[in-house]
Amino acid sequence: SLRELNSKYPQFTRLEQIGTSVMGKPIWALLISSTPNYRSQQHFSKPSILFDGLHHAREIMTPEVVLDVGVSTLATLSRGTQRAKDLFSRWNIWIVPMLNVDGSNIVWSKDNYWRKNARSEGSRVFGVDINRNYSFSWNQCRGSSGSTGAQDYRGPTPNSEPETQALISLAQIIRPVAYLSYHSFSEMVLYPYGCRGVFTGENELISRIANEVAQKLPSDSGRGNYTAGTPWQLLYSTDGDSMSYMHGEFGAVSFTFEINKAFQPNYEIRNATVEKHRSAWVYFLQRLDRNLLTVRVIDGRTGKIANARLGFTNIPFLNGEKPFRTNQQGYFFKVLDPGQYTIFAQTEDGRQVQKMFTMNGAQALEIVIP
Ligand code: 0X9
Ligand code: ZN
Repeated sequence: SLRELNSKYPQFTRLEQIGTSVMGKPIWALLISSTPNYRSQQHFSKPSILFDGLHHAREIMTPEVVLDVGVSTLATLSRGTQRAKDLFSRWNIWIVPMLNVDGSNIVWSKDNYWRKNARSEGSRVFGVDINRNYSFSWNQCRGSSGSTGAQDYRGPTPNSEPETQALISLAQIIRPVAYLSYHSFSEMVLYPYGCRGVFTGENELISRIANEVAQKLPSDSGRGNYTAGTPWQLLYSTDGDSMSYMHGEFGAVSFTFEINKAFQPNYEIRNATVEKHRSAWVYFLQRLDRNLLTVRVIDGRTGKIANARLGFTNIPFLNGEKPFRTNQQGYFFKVLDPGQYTIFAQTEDGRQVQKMFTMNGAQALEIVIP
């Protein structure tokens, strides 16, 4: 459990209750980091990656995969090769293995195919589909339903559900650079956006990485690999989903994995499942790590860190994305292909600067606002 990991590795973890479910149960996150004090400046000089499982209650293999991210990372940090320790030490890794705690209780007590949370009215438990409730693109493209009884009921208002709010409030603090959300099933690597015909302004890079990751994921049958694509290319349109939110709000490289070939496959394939996903996300993290831009913005008048909005000439905001922003220690991170870029920075009081730079592997850039 997260609590066991926290007490076994106090120097590398921090256990946080990120919210409370509809039924009043705690929702937990575990931070795995060589600098787990996340009020410290050292901590915020590193990029964060966020993993979650069990948005949907019946998808019971997904917490296994996300919990294994914690178990395997901690084993590596304490006794792995120097190279692997160094990689994990450069990132803050957050895991939320079980977002939908109430739905999970329903699955294990009375309805093993329950999907939504436990939202009710009187004695009728209808549930909201947490993965249609996020404010980014909420109710935008018929990718959800307005009927309480539907499996994809989006809820009465954007972010109405406490489970949605829990993940959002964590994300607002950590501003994830990457986000991996585990669902089942179909053996797919999905990338944004959820609405038909819509891609992100970074689709070339994001779709290429998704295809690389899919190549690392053999299917359970042993024939072929996972397939990469947007939800609307491979499945159907979705709106108000967490993957679109994390990209639109923070510019995160966001994927949804649809794991296995059934919601509840034979438990015998548990180890094979977590192991293939371990290789896939470690590949993903290395891939991002090797192409990461670290920006620090300083206010030239005070010499102190600045709170800035950022943009790049070649990354258009086409779908209501929020501008990129520095974190509370003045840092911002972005995964970029090799090449030439111009970055823009703007402080709250309207002072601006732009700077040209070349990406060629990981690099750091300091921007001083005059
Ligand atoms: O419908 C869903 O939420 C996901 N499929 S599932 O069978 N696990 O319910 C697909 C979600 C894909 N869309 C996005 N994440 N945008
Ligand atoms: Zn799902």
